[in-house]
Amino acid sequence: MISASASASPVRRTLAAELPRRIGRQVTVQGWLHRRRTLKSVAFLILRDRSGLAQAVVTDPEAMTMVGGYPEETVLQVTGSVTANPQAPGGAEVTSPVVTALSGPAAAPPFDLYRPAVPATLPTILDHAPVALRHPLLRAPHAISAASVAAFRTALDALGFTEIHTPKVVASATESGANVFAIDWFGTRAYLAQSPQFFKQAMVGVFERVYETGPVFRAEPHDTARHLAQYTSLDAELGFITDHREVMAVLREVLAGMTSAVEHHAGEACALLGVELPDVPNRIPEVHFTQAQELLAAHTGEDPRGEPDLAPAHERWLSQWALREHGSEFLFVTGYPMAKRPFYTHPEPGRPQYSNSFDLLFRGLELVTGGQRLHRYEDYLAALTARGESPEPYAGYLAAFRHGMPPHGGFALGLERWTTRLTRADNIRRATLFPRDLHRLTP
Ligand code: AMO
Repeated sequence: MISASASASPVRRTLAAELPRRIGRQVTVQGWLHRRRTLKSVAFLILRDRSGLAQAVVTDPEAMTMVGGYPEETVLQVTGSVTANPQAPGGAEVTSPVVTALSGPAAAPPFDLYRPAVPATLPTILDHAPVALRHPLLRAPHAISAASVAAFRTALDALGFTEIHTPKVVASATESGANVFAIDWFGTRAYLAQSPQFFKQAMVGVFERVYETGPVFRAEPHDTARHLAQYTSLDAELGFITDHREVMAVLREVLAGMTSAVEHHAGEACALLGVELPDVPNRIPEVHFTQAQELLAAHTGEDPRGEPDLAPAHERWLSQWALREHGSEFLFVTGYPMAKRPFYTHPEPGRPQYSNSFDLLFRGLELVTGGQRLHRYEDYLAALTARGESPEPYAGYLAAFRHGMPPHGGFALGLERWTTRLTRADNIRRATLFPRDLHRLTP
């Protein structure tokens, strides 16, 4: 029996993954027609819902003709009895079904979504993201991101942090003037926030420990596999620290929580993508920036000493070194030169050309930046003056420091970079919903 339109009465929906527990029962499954195979006297419908795939078997000739008219991706409702079949997904299928279309006949997807591998290039995937992301392999990284963000919150909640939400339109650049998007805000020049840096610091004065997850914007002129113009920043900031090491310890806890949550709450996505989860060592190895440069000079045939930053190739080499020497896929590089750090960075006591800051490298890529901040008002004035900047545009931010702030620090982790390295994707865009970059503003 087939009816052409959806019934108005509410249905009790069974998910695909629940079918094996409903053998012998009458159920209603709803989902997208993932794949239809019509043979001479039987049609197999594979339905896809949020839990997985379900098979329905149609043998009634009239019903077979009807379902033959449903293109893949049409949304269907299938009511029938559940029968064990070891060949069906999950070992159970729906037999003698009544099939109803819940959408109009779907237009053909940009590529076959039912094929186990994705038969499309990255630009095709991105151009057609709203539909392409339905492919189980393309959806999986985003399930991993979701589990990671949930765990970021859980780990910090357990440590007494408070979640905050701060403006994404701001009056001054936070990180550097170089890659900031300017916008017109009712006739005034404004900027898209490059980070919640100033707000999270101010909120240390309110809650002591805060975190935020949200979009940030960088007008990145580089078309690389690891840069986006909008990404998701997982930020934390905490007061009453001795130095950056306490921030690193909190970050370690967060990473352990995120890794474990990905294993337990995104297990299927990990299995689909063959994700090998990293071990988060109790103590993540660390090297000072100067030591890192010594190592590079001694072993790579290059001499980066004197350079104020590490090149991407250096980060890759140091990551491999940490794996070889310490069995760790994570490496802290501490003490970056002040010259390359933002003005709010706290210098290293005794070596003021270096800083109490760090980057965390993960599988060859910078995943996190963090450190201790200045917390005295006069230090901010001096730091800005030394950089030839006027304190004026920062007056709102600096107010917090005039009114008493404790020693504090924090970090920001790039969510898309985390998911990219976890899944070993070749491009950050594979771990980004609807990426925004130099060339892409739609979909
Ligand atoms: P930073 O500018 O280093 O630090 O950024 C922190 C982390 O964000 C990620 N990231 C990016 N991901 C994708 N595309 C980009 N264009 C991009 N730029 C940065 C990286 C990086 O490690 N306020 C400081 C953090 C702090 O000290 O708390 C900041 O924003 O993973």
